[in-house]
Amino acid sequence: MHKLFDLYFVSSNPHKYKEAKNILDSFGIKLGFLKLDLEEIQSTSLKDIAEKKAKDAFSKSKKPIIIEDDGLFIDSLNGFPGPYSSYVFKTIGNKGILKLVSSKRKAKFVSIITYCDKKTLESFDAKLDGIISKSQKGKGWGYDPIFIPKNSRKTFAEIENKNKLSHRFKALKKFSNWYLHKLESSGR
Ligand code: ITT
Repeated sequence: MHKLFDLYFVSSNPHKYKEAKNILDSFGIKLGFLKLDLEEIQSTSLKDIAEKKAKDAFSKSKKPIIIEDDGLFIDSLNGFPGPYSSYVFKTIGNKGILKLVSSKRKAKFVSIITYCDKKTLESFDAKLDGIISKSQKGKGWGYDPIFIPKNSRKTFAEIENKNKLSHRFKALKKFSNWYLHKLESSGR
């Protein structure tokens, strides 16, 4: 049977897939999508959450997969919402975050990409520094309208080249180097 994709992105969030697909396309890797709700454990470690999610995704799909776990860490809130970013976005959203942040606005986005197949579990992480804007700017998903990456005046929602500099781009670049090497050494 003809296999459409060698690698799948498993997530409940189509925005994350769209960006990951676009980024991996630029490295010559085709990425399929499996929209699934994954088990997300409560932990302060994004890596632990990501690796549990990846094992769950592989056991449900039985295909080589990657998953991604992200967090927005705000310095003046001691790293909140961090591992709870998804829940906090759904509950208090960007309006709620803006109310909590005062004069100190430094923050970072962290991304962990975890690959899992029958034999291998491997994680790649990256961070991107920035600040929380004073108000929401631009139309984007998640925290895009309130996150201004370092060396920019615009939010993620306003810039055109998000996929060339984001936390997701940096983690996927590390993953791609490893993955392409792995394919090469397995003779594919
Ligand atoms: P999964 O099914 O893949 O877990 P999720 O949306 O729950 O999807 P995460 O657990 O990684 O994903 O949650 C991170 C949250 O952080 C996510 O829901 C967004 O609200 C936010 N986020 C992550 N990356 C972002 C980005 O590039 N731009 C804006 N918001 C982002």
